[in-house]
Amino acid sequence: MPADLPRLKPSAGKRAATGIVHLGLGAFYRAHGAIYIAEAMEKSGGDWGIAGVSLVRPDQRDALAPQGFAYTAVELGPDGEIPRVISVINNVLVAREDPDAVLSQMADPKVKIVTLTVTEKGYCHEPATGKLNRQHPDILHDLENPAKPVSAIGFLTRALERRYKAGLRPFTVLCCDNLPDNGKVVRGVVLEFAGLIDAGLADWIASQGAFPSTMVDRIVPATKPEDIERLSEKTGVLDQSPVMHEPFRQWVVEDHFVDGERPDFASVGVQLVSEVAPFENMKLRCLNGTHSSLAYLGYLSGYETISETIADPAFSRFCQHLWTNEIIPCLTPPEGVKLSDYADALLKRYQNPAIRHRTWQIAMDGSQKLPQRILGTIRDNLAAGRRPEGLILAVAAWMRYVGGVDEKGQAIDVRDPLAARLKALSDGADTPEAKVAAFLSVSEVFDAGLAAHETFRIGLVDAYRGLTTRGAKAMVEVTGS
Ligand code: CS2
Repeated sequence: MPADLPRLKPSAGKRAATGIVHLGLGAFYRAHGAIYIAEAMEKSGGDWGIAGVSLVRPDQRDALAPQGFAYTAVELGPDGEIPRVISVINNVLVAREDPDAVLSQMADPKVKIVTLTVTEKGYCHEPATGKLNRQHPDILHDLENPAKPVSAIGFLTRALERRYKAGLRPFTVLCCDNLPDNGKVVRGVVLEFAGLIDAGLADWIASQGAFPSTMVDRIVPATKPEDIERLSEKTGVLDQSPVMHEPFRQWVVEDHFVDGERPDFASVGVQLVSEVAPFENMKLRCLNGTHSSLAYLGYLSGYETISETIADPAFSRFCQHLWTNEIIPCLTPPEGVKLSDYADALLKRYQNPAIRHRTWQIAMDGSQKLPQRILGTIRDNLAAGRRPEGLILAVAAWMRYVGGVDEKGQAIDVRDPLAARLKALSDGADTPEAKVAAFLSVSEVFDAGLAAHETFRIGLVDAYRGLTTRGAKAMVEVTGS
């Protein structure tokens, strides 16, 4: 690492005061929401500086603090890389080290919005029902320890409680995770949690709070050490935490904020709408649904990245088959959008060879992702009397993947909150029938109706058997043709 280079510095000029707290400061938000917010302030001003919060690890704070919390966002386009310094983050707090500092920051009257990217599992809900998981260890902890929450839901509710008790207005909670009706989901779990503490607080949040739903989109692969090296060679300064992203971006936001207070989003291309659901379904099912399908099947076929996977003609045919025959027929397009054009554009985004987005990265947390990305589409097809072979194959590939052994007999490093249970279920069953039955019993993933659906179960058994006897690539070839 070129440690002798000077460290990146924030751009000159006055910093805006903090008006936004962000929970879960990962690469995605720094390459998406934070950039829109920085641009909105460049256009129209406003005190929308961001205090970032890492819930557990200090890495981001430690990497960003020596460079004044500035970082480089690198656009990976077909004509090369375009770096740009973003100086919108004022501070980074680490919740595990000092939960009170985080609660105080969130309760500051100048803070109007709390944005979140805590990933699907961070909502402590049951993906199949959307309800709070009251047995979740972090939720049990946060009910017992009002001053020291550990979960995002605990922080949101306890900070809102401080504001309620201080006679302040609530902040708007702006969820930026890939969940359908994401605003409603957070609102639901926060209200459930608040109701367990104080019914008055729950009523106040329900009547005064705002939880707009959003659709977020930009492909942001994890930054690799070689990215840091290449960037410092190019710029002559060292940035320990740049973010790499594709040129495309989209943010659709339900325009419902406490007292209407928000950055001038419209000026920078954020689509402010009254109904996000059609955009969210389109994106979750067309993009994330095929992303996860390519991730499991691509990984099992030995491909490291999405661009490598999609460069294989069998996979690109398979992906187009998913869009045309299984996903798009179940969707209602947002006004003015032609879904076949949307899918064509996605194919080009996946083909961008500059984006090295690992199949292994996307394969993470499948138990939290499958319901909204794939299972809803499968359910809709079954209801219409169709058997969606391609998506069923993708679910079978997930079952094979979380079994923990690849086609060459090598161990897979499965990252999933249910990893141990899924592996035990797989190990405890020895035929495709028994494996599928064991996985279908995981009620957090498969609701009772889907788990009991004969066509689905038989399709999974056939696909699982095919994966073990013929391999993922052969199954993709026959299914997509
Ligand atoms: C990906 C998403 O990691 C994943 O599961 O499917 O992060 C995807 O890249 C983004 O949602 C694109 O907007």
